[in-house]
Parts: sequence; C-alpha cells; structure tokens
Amino acid sequence: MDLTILILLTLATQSFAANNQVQNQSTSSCGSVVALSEELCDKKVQLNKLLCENQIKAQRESEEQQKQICEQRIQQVNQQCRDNATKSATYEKTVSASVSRELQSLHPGSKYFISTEKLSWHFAVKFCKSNGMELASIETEAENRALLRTISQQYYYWISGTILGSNNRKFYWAGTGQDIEGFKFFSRGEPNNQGGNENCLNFKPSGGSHIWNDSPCESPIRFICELELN
Ligand SMILES: [Ca+2]
Ligand SMILES: [Ca+2]
Repeated sequence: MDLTILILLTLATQSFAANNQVQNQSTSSCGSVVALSEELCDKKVQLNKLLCENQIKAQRESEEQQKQICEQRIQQVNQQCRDNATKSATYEKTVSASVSRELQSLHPGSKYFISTEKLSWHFAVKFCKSNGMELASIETEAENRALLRTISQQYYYWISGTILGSNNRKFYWAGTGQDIEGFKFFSRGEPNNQGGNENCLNFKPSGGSHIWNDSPCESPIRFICELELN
C-alpha cells in the first residue's frame, strides 16, 4: 500500500471514532433535559391541581357561610313578623276598635290617643284604662316635644302626673307608678297648688305652646292616653 494512502486511512479512522464519541455524549445530555422538563411539568400540573382544589374548597366554605347568614336573616324576619302579629293581636283585644283607629304614633315605643271630649282627671284615667291604655306619662323631652307638636294650642290636656296618695306632695306618674324625676316641664312658679286643691297635672296653654301645670282634678278638660308597646 502506498504510504500516503495509509496515512489518510489512519486519519479517517480516528476522526470517525471521535465523531461517534461526541454523538454519544450529546444524546445522553438531551435525555437528561427531557427528563427534567417532564418532571417540572408533572409538578406544575400537581401544583395547579392543588390550587384549583383549594379554590373550590374556599368557594364551597364561602357559599356555606352565605347560606348560614341567609338562614339566620330569614329566621330573624320570621320572628319579627310573629312578634308583630302577637302584638297586633294583643292590641286589638285590649283597645276598642273606635279608639284604636285614632291612635297616633307620635314617639317611638308608644301610641297616643288625644281626646276631643272633656273629662275630669279621674274619668280620663278610667277612660284610658277601659280602652287598654293609661293616662300619658311623659318621661323624656323628646316625648314631651312630640306631644306639644300635636295637641291643640288652645286646650288644656290631662296627663297622668298627680300627688294623690302621696304624703309629701311629691308628684308621680299614675300611668307608670314612677316618681317625676329627671325631665320636668313646669313653667316658673308651677306647680303652685293654687287654692290648695291642685293635685293633678295637665298641659296648660302658654305662649302658643304648653307647659306643665297642676290643677284641681275635678276640672273637665281634654286628655291624652298612652299605649306603651314594649
Ligand atoms: Ca311615656
Ligand atoms: Ca297650678
């Protein structure tokens, strides 16, 4: 064999072997990358699956909470309706139909009957009681203001304040049995027990409005009944 051809053959053989080695290394590296990618994909899928499951769970819990809140609201409304129906039934039983139609909601917690006929304080008490109410007791400035806005400026009106049965001329509300303490609306100089027999309280016309005043219980004047709702 020619020497030149022998050298060429040797070089070609070495080059072929080197190429094979490079190709084998490259194939092995690609396999690792593919395996890694698949593993990442699996983890990504698992992670998304977990996220979805958690979202669905949170949504279910939220729906359950909303359902419970709705059920509680429905129960409360039902209870209020039942209470109102009971109140209404009681009220219809005790207050006569003719008076019931004239009751006015002037102040929260009570309804009021404002008379146009005139009676003594005792007969006014009797009228209110026989209709399931009491002669009005005025515990607060707001209640007093509400009545002042409504009653006629030119008339006296009995309210339930009195000293009857009191040893020390201390006024109390006969409608509730409570002493008249805290809020008071007497004009200056009242109660003055003029003539020595002013034992019952009324609204007395004064300066386009009214003030509290003591008068003889026998005087026939208008009156205010109160129906406490609580
Ligand atoms: Ca009252
Ligand atoms: Ca007086």
